Amino acid sequence: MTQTSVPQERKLVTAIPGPRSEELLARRNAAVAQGVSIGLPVFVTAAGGGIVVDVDGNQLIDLGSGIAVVNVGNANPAVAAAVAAQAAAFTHTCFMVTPYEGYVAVCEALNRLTPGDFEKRSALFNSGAEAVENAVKIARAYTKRQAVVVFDHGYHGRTNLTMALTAKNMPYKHSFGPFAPEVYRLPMSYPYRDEDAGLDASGPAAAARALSVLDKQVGAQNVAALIIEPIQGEGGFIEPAPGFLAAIAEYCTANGIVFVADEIQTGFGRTGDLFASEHEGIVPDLVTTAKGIAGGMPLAAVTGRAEIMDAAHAGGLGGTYGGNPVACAAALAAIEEIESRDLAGRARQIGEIMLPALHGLAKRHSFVGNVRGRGAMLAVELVEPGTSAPAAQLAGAVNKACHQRGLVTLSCGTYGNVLRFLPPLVIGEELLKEALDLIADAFDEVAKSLPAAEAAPSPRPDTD
Ligand code: PLZ
Repeated sequence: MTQTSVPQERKLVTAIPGPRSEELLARRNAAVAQGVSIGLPVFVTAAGGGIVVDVDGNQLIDLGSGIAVVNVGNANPAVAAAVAAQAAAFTHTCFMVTPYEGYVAVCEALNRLTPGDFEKRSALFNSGAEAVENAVKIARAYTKRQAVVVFDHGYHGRTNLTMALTAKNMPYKHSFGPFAPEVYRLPMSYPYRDEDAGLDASGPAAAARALSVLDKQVGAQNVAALIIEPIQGEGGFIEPAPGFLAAIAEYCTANGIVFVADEIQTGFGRTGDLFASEHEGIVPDLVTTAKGIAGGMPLAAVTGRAEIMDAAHAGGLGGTYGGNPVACAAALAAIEEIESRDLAGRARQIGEIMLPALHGLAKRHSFVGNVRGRGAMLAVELVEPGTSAPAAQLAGAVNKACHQRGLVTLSCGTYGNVLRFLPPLVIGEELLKEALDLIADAFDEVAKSLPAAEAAPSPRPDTD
């Protein structure tokens, strides 16, 4: 499965971080703005397949994919070759000045691959946030309405408009306002916490709660766009209850609201479908993509119904670098890899391997409140032992224990208490199983640090 020159083997030769990383960290502290923080301070020299190599010679197992970006593997050989060839031919002209085929070919691929068999158009940008901003511009131009509706726990970026769309204050919004107006937030379907709160956690009931807020506080006739992640990413890998997305999408269609699926984190095979919307047969009006689209090169897109996409006037959309030729070459190679190697199928297999082990952790430890996710987008929500109170400190401790064992893991969640796993879809099975054993060790270590009455792990089940 894995084609890379990086040895597919975990190896720790120093502490994490090692001395060379420590040196670079000191330089970083003196040179880089403190607002840009680091989750795992090992400085990288190479990466491929399921392994990240650091300056001290450590080889870590990658369970992060650079936040769901290198789905096709880091420095994927096909992507690297396409980038090198394009960089040698020409690096930039600006598509709006003198165009090139790669941009058109990426748009054709997106129009073909995103849900819906109607006529589509795409436009290319640099980052996920920029794609979301442009989806709002396009929806406003089409509907001639202004309001934008988003959800609790949603994440859509760090620019001014997308900060307004993002739910969580710390660290994304704090001290950075004022934010863009005409943004409204609805309650999300969050099965684990809805149940805990004694609410009807079913999809239709959660949708009714959300839509009643929209009706009462905004008014459907004022809404240009409703934007939702089909599985929320930064907010905690929250998978809405079945029927929730369909009810929301149906309401949008009935009320002339542009339904935007933000598939920036869920797209390109990550969840076991090419796009997470497909799982329940949802057909968005517009889809925003980025991250997994180009194997690590910065590229993003808005794709959707031709009549909506074409509503923005000529010259109304663009940017100097959007759809840069090198990024487009990378995207065409990455998309070819995803399709020809059925990496969405591979994501499903990863889920089948990982989920039983993660459920094993929940059986064993009373501080695992919930295990969830689909394909290779999986998470464990940690709580104070035996309760449902979010336990951010425990999540931080487990995350750190994973790092010490040579795993690149990430946390997330509105309450900072969710460990998430996003392996490259090309990771080998042996590495994945080794990572699961190490995750189990990390949980055991943290359990031992808890007061005895709370810790008491039950014996490890076979699935561990
Ligand atoms: N929409 C659904 O997941 C980016 C953010 C990391 P950009 N998520 C990772 C961080 O802390 O900044 C994301 C996303 C969804 C939009 C975005 C924004 O994409 O490419 O980071 O702008």
